[in-house]
Amino acid sequence: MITTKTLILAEDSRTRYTNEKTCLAERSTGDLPSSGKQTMRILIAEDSGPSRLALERVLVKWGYEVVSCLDGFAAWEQLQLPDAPRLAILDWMMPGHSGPEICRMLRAKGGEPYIYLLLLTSKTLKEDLIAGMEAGADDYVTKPFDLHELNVRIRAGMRILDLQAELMEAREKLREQATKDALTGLWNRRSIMEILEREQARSQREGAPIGVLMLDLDHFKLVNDRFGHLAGDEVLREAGRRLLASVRPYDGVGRFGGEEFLVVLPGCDEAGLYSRAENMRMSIAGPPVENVSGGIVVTASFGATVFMPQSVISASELIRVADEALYEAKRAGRNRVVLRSSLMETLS
Ligand code: GH3
Ligand code: MG
Ligand code: MG
Ligand code: MG
Repeated sequence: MITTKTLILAEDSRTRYTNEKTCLAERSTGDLPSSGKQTMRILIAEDSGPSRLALERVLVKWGYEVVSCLDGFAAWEQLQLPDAPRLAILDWMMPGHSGPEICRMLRAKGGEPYIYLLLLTSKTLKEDLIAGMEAGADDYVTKPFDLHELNVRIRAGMRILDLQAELMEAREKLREQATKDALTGLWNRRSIMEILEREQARSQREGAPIGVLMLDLDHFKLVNDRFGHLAGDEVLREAGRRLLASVRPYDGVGRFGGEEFLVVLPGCDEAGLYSRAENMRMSIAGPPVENVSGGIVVTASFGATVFMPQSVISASELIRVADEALYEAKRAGRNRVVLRSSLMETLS
């Protein structure tokens, strides 16, 4: 039973059709699946009234939400929206763009998520069907349509779309695993090095310096020994959070290894770098990290250096300079920032 109809008029169709609605959405409030899963939206583009109406009725009855278009222009407009239906049933011949034309345009545009395209056609000539599939359609249904056939073809499309969504999710997870540190959620060593190299190239193009900080938690082994490894892990996570809270969105913070972090601050000169590093040092040495056996006081030592745009020093050499400054900070008593010039380093 169709209980609600939402009108979605295509922008350029409003002027072409004065009395006719070219694109409307229908949903059923009575026959929707009760699984709690979001209702799947299907776009229908069909200029023949009786055929469109029959399609709308049966799709709504099967629990789909329908976005119904009367011509190819309205369908093309709907399919380009960011939340476009993921499955479309397109008539072969209709005013505006034909079904195969829409298939071709959509596939040429590419992008994600994938839209599954079903051509609706009374053509039964094999060559025409092949042309339709070559235009980018995934499948076709011939008119007058057989309900059972339509149902299984739509379900086959849905299975493809589900698989594609799973693939996209898996790819996203892999990307996350490959670039982020699992414990802290910060960039991993490889990613933060790539960020540093990218920023060096940008710095050379744009002429702005880069502040580089290498920091290491002080006497961290003692934290593990006294409070256990899990508490140590929590301290690492909290140190990461405090670092992130004290940088700008375009700065990079990565876990370089064990209890060492690398911070890349584009546009930061020596004076700026020292005060930014001091802020981070104070933030880490701030309130003790709470733990079941009480608060854990954490401090960190910082080695700082600035990459100058005219410099030719490599990322790993820059890290070595920051590392030497860090060890100087350790030797000098820890919980402090030591700045070392990388320019002097390359000249000496
Ligand atoms: P320093 O002030 O000289 O840096 O002393 P430190 O104790 O911090 O340095 P050391 O290199 O001796 O110890 C680092 C410790 O960090 C040893 C290692 O077990 C611990 N560690 C490295 N990665 C992790 C981790 O992921 N979780 C935990 N809990 N500990 C880690
Ligand atoms: Mg037609
Ligand atoms: Mg340490
Ligand atoms: Mg260390």
